[in-house]
Amino acid sequence: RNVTVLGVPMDLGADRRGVDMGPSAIRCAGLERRLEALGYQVADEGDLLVRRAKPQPAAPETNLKYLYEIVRVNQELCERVSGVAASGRFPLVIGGDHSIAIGTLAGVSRHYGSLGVIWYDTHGDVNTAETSPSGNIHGMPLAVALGCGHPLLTSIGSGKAAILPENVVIVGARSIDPGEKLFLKERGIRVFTMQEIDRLGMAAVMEQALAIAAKDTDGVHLSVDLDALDPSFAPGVGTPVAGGISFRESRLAMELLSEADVVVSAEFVEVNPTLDVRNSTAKVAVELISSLFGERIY
Ligand code: DIR
Ligand code: MN
Ligand code: MN
Ligand code: MN
Repeated sequence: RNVTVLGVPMDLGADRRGVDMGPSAIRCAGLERRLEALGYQVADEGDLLVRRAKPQPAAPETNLKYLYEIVRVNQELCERVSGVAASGRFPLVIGGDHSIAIGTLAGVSRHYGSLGVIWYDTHGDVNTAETSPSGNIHGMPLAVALGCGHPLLTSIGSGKAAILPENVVIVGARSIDPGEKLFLKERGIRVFTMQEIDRLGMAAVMEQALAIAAKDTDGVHLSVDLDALDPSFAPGVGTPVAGGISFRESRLAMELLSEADVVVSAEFVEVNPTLDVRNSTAKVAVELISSLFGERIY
């Protein structure tokens, strides 16, 4: 029952300033206190250094924005997360934009023969340089974890694909780019769209998601992009899309994950305080983290 918190004030992957303040906002919302109240021993190791890159066009030979600094930070994050997992503690990474999932997944997957992934997001985040409409690396981390993307990104960590497509699920999808649809279909990755959440209900969706992510794996990584929630509950995100998951559904999802007792690492990303309303999105993140770690209403 030991948790290590790593903050990554990364805003280079989303091309929208302010998400670098996410870790601070989540701490302000009471993260450590809430986890300690649940009986965890919490070690907050502070923030990794992200160098302020000048706005720059993509590196000359690629359309990937801020590639080199994003690679450097994710290499460091990979080593840090790997060290946390090696010491038997639970790595909890707070962002920062979603490009940091590259380092988290590279670091965690070193310690598991096979790792399932639940990607709780509006977006698929499986773009590559060829398919990306934006050149923003936060739209690419799941592809990188599956071994696809710029070699500087896919070689972080061991260089082997961190996860298998049959153990990956996306929950909350409502904005998938054309190239991403092809990528996901070719690999048979299960995508739970908003329509399925509406039709089946969150409980059934999470039951199926868990069955996929936990099937023959040694653990499950949970990656929560706060933009999965409806903007009415999580306004402080860089790319809000209407018609999202409610706060109640999200809390239920976290409670079901907690009961399943298979999650070995997690990250909560894309909280942007400059777009938020009285830190409400960071507060939602802390509520969801508390539920994931076993807090119960009664
Ligand atoms: C879009 C947006 N699919 C892209 N992605 C976002 O730029 O690749 N991911 N917002 O969180
Ligand atoms: Mn997203
Ligand atoms: Mn994102
Ligand atoms: Mn995302």
